[in-house]
Amino acid sequence: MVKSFSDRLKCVSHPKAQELINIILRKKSNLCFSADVTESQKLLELVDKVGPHICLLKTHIDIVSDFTPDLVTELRKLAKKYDFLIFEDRKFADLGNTVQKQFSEGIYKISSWADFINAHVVVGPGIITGLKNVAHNQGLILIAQMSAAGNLCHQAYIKEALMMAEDNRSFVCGFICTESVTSDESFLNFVPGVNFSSSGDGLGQQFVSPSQAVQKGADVIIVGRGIYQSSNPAATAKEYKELAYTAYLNLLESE
Ligand code: UP6
Repeated sequence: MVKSFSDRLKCVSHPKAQELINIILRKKSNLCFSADVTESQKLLELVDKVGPHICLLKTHIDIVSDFTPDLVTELRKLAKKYDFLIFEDRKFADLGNTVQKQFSEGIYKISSWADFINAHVVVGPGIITGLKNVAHNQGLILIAQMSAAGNLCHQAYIKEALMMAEDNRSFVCGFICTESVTSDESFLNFVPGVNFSSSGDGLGQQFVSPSQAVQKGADVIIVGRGIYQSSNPAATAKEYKELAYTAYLNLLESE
């Protein structure tokens, strides 16, 4: 039984997850744009074009060659202008004591600007406590599965990820996954590896279409190259947005 986003609002408790769902409903968009480009100017130009169509911007801030703190100031301005949240895809994966420094210090100071962050669960629950200690209202997304071929996220691993999420409901908002990993509607499923014109990249990435992703349980689809490598990123983002949101509406109707 698939619940509508409006119904999900009743069981989702994390403020950031609620904020995200409200944006999804306002903009009729469950599209997250993964802006994996390496120059600040290019990143800002892309986000300015794609912003109207997305609920969430995903960054890899450490791939930006000319990073300065101004970049995140500008990204936050665009987030306000176009009504989306920001997810820094740092994929924390170290001891609690180390990740809290990676999250709040260094040159990126992620805890001062991101709305969502994510973490691998291979470390065990200490990583969650470490991140939570220095969080400023961020929502944490646990990586339960990966879209890459040959990944090691087997059933037992996914189950452990679920248990860690259940034990930390005040901080964990959902999962990076390729399909729904729980019937618990209070967690959101963020699905990467979505592209309607390619099936893979020769480096392990495996793509599915927006509707396949939604049918498998994506609440939010994550699209990178499908958008930023297209000749018209704004028009292509609009297309991904419409395909994913229509797939969600169709799923509701088919219940
Ligand atoms: N990503 C995946 N798969 C995962 C986890 N994360 O693709 O299991 C991230 C990648 C990239 C984005 O790091 O930033 O999602 C996907 O981009 P793409 O659409 O260009 O493949």
